[in-house]
Amino acid sequence: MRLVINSGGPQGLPEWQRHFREFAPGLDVCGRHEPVADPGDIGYALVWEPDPGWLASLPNLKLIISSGAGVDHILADPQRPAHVPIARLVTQATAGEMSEFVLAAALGITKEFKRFANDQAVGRWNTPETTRMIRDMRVGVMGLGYLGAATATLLARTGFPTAGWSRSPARLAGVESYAGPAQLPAFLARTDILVCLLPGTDATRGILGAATFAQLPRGAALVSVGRGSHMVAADVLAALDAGQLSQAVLDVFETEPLPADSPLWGHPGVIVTPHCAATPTRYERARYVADLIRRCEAGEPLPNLYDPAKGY
Ligand code: NDP
Ligand code: OXD
Repeated sequence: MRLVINSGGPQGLPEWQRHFREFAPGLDVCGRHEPVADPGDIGYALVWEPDPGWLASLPNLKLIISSGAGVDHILADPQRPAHVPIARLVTQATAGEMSEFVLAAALGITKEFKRFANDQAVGRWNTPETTRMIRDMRVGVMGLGYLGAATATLLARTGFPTAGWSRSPARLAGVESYAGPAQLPAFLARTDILVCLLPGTDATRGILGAATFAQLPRGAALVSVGRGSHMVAADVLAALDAGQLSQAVLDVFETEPLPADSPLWGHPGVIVTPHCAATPTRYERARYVADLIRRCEAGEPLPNLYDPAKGY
């Protein structure tokens, strides 16, 4: 059985092959850019942003495996073989990394580290009059899936009053649940730090825009770690300049890398990180994918499949 890899470029292939030798010794692993005698031999494709039309050229694909949690980069290919299931790659490491990243962002926002970094850059000693505590900062997590649930749970355990918003109601210890468009206003009204961990879909495009920000308490903060398509950058900047938002930690952008002329780079209220909130190692991902392929070959149910009816 053959796995083709389109993730990390030709330079990443030897490492992938080394890890697959450990986790799936019988699996033949080739790279997207290597010549293949018979594309019909390929049963599995591990991909990140595959070129449009390429997946359709593999006639015997059994499973498309996203090299990350999101599948929007695969759905963007209009010619993708829609009958082939898509597996999302989410490991415990992904959830741990994401939870810690968001916890760090929420702590940094609570303690206003960005403000101190700005002051330091100009040599200004500016002692704040009050110190905010975790218990004062209500966090709201949009998206309570594999990553959102783990993140909300860690925030709640740390002491942040935490709520989540999803399509369907969620049951998570210590996390207040809000669901659907009808409960969005109440969720936003009680949120001082808004974390976005939604998938990138038509329904979530532009959700981090002026209408949403207007429903937050004045001076709320934003942590955007889902997809760049969620954020209307001009609205984030306008909300920051107007004081409706006080700070923003932004990890994902409509165009990546973030263009050098983006005003987000230099805004005093913004921390830009380079889409790095959760990136499990190739070792972790190879272990997960090897198990996925084993399950698929054994006819067992597969975890974390993309659901076309839901769109994520
Ligand atoms: P899941 O599919 O497990 O969860 C998605 C969550 O969003 C679910 O709770 C779902 O609701 C909710 N949701 C989806 N659409 C809507 C909607 N229209 N309204 C309200 N809620 C909605 O995804 P993951 O947790 O695994 O991953 C989330 C995203 O994180 C990924 O799609 C990816 O874009 C991003 N990501 C970013 C990384 C980074 O480094 N920045 C790394 C990894 C992932 P319900 O529970 O009812 O189904
Ligand atoms: C993912 C990502 O979807 O890294 O896993 O964004």
